[in-house]
Amino acid sequence: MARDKLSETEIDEALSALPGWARAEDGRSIMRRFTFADFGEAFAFMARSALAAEKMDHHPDWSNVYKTVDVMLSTHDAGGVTELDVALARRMNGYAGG
Ligand code: HBI
Repeated sequence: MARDKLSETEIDEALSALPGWARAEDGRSIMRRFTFADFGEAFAFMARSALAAEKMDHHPDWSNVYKTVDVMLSTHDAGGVTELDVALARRMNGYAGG
């Protein structure tokens, strides 16, 4: 099921196909820093990602400073990384241009 926690091996496999993403120090999230040309680009990325997240009913933990967006993805209900996080990370990479 999409909300089942992935195994360590499954997370490694998923990360190998997700450029820029790595495990977070909390041991139950994946993270990526996105850096854009300016604040407008960063905010456009956040707007697209927010709409996708809302449709998926799956939301990022993130912060924005000027043209940088730091994202942590975790499935809080499951206490770890699930296919939903992988799917949202893939979409975010797409919105960031790869
Ligand atoms: N977003 N990242 C994340 N993790 C969740 O567990 C989660 C969510 N968004 C909505 C959501 N869960 C709800 O389905 C429930 O908490 C009701």
